[in-house]
Amino acid sequence: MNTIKARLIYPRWNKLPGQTTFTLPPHGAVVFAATLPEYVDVKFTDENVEEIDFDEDVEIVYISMMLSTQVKRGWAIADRFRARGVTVMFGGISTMLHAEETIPHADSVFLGEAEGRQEAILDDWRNGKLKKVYNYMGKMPDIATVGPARRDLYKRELYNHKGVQMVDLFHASRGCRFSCYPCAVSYLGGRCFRPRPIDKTIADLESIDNNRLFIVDNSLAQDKQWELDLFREMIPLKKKWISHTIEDDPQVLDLAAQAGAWYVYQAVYDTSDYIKERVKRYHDHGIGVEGTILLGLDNQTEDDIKRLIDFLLNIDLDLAEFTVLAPFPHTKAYDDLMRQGRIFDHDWDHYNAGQVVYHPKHMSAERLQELYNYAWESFYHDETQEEKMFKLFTQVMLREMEDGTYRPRDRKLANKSFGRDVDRSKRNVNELKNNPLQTN
Ligand code: B12
Ligand code: SF4
Repeated sequence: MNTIKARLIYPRWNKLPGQTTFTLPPHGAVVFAATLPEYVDVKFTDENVEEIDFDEDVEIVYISMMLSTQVKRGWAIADRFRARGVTVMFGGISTMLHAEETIPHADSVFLGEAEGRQEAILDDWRNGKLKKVYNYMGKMPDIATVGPARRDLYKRELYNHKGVQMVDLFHASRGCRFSCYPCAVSYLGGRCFRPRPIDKTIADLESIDNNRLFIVDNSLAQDKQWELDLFREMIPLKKKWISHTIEDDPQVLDLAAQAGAWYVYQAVYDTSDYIKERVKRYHDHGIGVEGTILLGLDNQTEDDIKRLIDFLLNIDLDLAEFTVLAPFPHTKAYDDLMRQGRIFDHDWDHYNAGQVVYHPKHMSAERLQELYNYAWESFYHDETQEEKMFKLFTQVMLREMEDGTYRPRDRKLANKSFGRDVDRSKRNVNELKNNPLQTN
């Protein structure tokens, strides 16, 4: 079989003003790359850290879009390649969420999970029969066929800040049993939790040359026995990891801690004792907590939001990330707000969950925007994000030192940040004082 020269592109997107400037290696794209047959010579460009060569001699460009804030850029990239006659195929989460609008910019749009499907599509392409749409939504491949991801495609030095390697992304399951108001996951993956087989998951984890991971599963708290088995098998790997919620159960928390849980994201949606105690339980097990706080739901008044912010300051969260409701397509939030005529901004570049694009129920859009800014400012008023991150990094470094997995930073990259030269003159006081990444 003749080799096909292909380029896989992950379009750039803008961070929220309050988010850390860290750029993590894209995951979906390299999981997709693993589904391509060997005769595809695929190279990868993450536009968040490097430039695209629009003149490259390639036959197929694959564009992987995860966020709504990537789609306009993805379309523009496609238009340039297609003008030269290069075949462009789109896939990924936001291709599924923005399928109809993507079609005019594509030779082909792939909807669904990629495993086991690419060879037949490439046959169509060779025979001049490439279809405009390959729709596999709702037809999930066997979960055992997933992975390992093509991490060899990363230019690792581009995901490094002053010598410290960023976490690698990993997923141990797909889908989710729930269907929450602002979330597109039930549309994307069906309301069904699909855990990967433990032995394959562990083998995949073992092969990652990075001790620090972000396990991106929607929620690990879906099947207690699987969760227990997974954590038990992870213990000898000595990885340290961040994840979304895990089961609030002493046995699970205990095993998670032994398996290297570093910190977890926990949605904080009210000011109840339940939340307070839950955060405490994580801490009692040595697991940090980053609160994720969604502002602007119809049941929230201005006072509720202020009360929630005060509450956060009293429950000892390690970090917090605030977002405003963003009505992403294929969510209940989108359907409701569209039907009620409350969405006033349809520019997908603004759908970053930091910009208000709809009329909230109990306040003006401007007021919600102010409260969102106030939330970031008040949470990080006494201790900056860098200072709080420093504490979390110290915790992980100490644990790594204890179990002999600690890797000192790479001094060759000490003057680089995500591939660019560090401008030392711009370091701020906190960074000089407290940068967790400079302690060794
Ligand atoms: C990891 C993640 C992040 C990471 C991304 C880091 C990185 N470098 O990639 C971070 C933390 C940065 C992030 C941020 C945000 N995220 Co996010 N994130 C995810 C998450 C949990 C996992 C994505 C993933 O890797 N999935 C696993 C991979 C394997 O699946 P996949 O990408 O679908 O890939 C498969 C197929 O799609 C296909 N495929 C992929 N690419 C291609 C390409 C081609 C050509 C083909 C044919 C096929 C194909 O092949 C793969 C294997 O089958 C998803 C939820 C989810 N579970 O998917 C939310 C999700 C993507 N995020 C979401 C949101 C809301 C956000 C935020 C806006 C808000 C927030 N605080 O979470 C911010 C962004 C802020 C901003 N400025 O815009 C929403 C999407 C919203 C949207 N429409 O934009 C999702 C769906 C979660 C949800 N609850 O709805 N996120
Ligand atoms: S918000 Fe989390 S728990 Fe709810 S449907 Fe989405 S992935 Fe599932």
